[in-house]
Amino acid sequence: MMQFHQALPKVELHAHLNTCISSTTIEKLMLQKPHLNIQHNMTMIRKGQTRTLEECFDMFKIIHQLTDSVEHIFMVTKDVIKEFAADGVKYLELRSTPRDGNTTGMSKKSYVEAILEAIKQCRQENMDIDVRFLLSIDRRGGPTVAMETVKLAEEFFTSSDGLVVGLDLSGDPEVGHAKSFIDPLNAARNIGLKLAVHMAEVQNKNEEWELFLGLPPDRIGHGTFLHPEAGGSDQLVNIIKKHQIPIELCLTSNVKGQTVSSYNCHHFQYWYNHGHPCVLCTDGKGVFASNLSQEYQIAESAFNLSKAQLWDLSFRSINYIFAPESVKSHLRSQWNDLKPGLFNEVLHK
Ligand code: 6MZ
Repeated sequence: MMQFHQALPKVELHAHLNTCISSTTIEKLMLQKPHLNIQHNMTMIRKGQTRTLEECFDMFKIIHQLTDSVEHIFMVTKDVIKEFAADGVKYLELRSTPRDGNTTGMSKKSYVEAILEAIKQCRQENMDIDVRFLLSIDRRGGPTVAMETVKLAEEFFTSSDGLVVGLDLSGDPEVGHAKSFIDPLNAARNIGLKLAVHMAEVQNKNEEWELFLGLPPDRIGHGTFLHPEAGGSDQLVNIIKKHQIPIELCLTSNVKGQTVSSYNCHHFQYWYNHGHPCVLCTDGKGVFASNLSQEYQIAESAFNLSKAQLWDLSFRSINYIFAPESVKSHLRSQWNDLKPGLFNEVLHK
């Protein structure tokens, strides 16, 4: 019989494609590219291990060397979706940064097409998971690349039959400045794209956070240092509360990436206790060697949550997805259908 956390229907809203690649899929890629001489410890942080955030960004670059063709992108997308589905995720928003492959002929456009094709195939194979896509802007590219990504997102937004729902701003928080991205993000918003913005993953960038909150984003990624107890301010919290901006919270990623010192100290506690919209997410289930069931399990023990509270956390996450209201209604009825079985059969197992 399945464990409660795996059987719990779940929503995953913060998942970077390339950092979600499992060790099994990495193994397949390594076999195809033995000359790169990549070892597992270069692409994954195991239990009990940590890295600095800077080291994490170096790991992402290594993974990118393994996925530099449309064939690879298609394959890893299918594998990642299958793995999320097997973990009980019923709705997934994947995000990824369009990339050119220098020697493989992959263009940013064909990169996105490969991902969308993989999503469509999973749908045709009747996988029990609804998958949508966000194009990511990497801060490293600056405003010009950001605007190009918005244009690309616009093309797919109008042609992908609802698969492309938004834009993500991510990348090394020590690189670039928020002011470079406000215009592209506003342009994306005007097109109708939803905005998920990484914010306050590192400390002392209050001026950036105020700029981002001026948009305001539709969801915040991480938001580690926004509240006053972490060096943020009441003013920032008040804006976030006023707009009820959901926060994507990634427990294992933050602890393994050393931006949070322990699970017990995670800012999940602050926002959850304030009754603020919170979504548990994996960030990169491959690199951080986790899955969403495990994140729920960790939240349960670190914050002393009951099974009913875990259920509510998952059910409420449906409110914060970027797909339209009809999708939310469908998911809510799916959740309600699964609830009696979950609580009668697998509880306490
Ligand atoms: C900020 C992150 C991130 O886009 O190639 N990314 N950006 N903070 C994080 N916290 C750990 N984790 C991943 O996936 C990898 C890319 O996602 C962003 C980075 O830009 C990274 O290069 P894709 O699929």
